[in-house]
Amino acid sequence: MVGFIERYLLDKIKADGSIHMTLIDPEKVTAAGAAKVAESSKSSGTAAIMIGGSTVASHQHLDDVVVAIKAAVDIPIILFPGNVNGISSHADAIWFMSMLNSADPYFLMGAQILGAPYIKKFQIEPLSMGYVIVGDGGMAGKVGKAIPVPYSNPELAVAHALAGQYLGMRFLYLEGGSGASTPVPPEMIRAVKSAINTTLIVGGGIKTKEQALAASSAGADIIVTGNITETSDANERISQIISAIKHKL
Ligand code: 1GP
Repeated sequence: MVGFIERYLLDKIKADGSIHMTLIDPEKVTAAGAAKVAESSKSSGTAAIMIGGSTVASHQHLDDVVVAIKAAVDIPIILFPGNVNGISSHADAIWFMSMLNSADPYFLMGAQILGAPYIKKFQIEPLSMGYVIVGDGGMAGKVGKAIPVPYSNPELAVAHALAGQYLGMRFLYLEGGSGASTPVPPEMIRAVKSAINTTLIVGGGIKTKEQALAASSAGADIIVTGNITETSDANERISQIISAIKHKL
């Protein structure tokens, strides 16, 4: 069954072509700082706020961040957990994800089994997603013990994406790794998008409107940026990215 947040995302993608999400790492911000980032990102036109990181040192702080963002903006708050401790009962939805190219069964299905009862109890909407680490893969790939798909092997990324789709996952995330020096190449995005009929998310190292436009033109339905929220001209950059992917120029 397609839930409320999933419907919102699909409708927005249908209306705008490609949409943008702002990723906030709770470990890098205060609750008040997170609320400010969310407010300015919302005014730039971001579709949702994702909250997560590879490590969570304080669950209380994660809750505080989610609560502060919720009070500040009315767009969906979607958890992007690196582990079971990335779940907050205050969020609207969660990327219920499996790292498809992890060599560790914990990141394939172990953490999900431990987390599922919380999702049920807190009534957070699960958004079923296959997570594929590509290129350098950054911290997410290291923590998740991934065998990253090299940028030069788009056909291998396609195989992972198809496996996710055939297992019933309705979203597929090509993750280049937070702060990646080179974002996921358009050739890989194009190959994956042309093979699957689910919603494609791309993130990692996207800093400019040109990079975002290249990704969305190649088939990314959702563009995620995280690091650029920490730059002094974050507002302008995010506005430019959103305008570029919406208007395709
Ligand atoms: C990381 O793909 C996201 O999970 C975002 O990456 O921080 O490089 O924008 P950046």
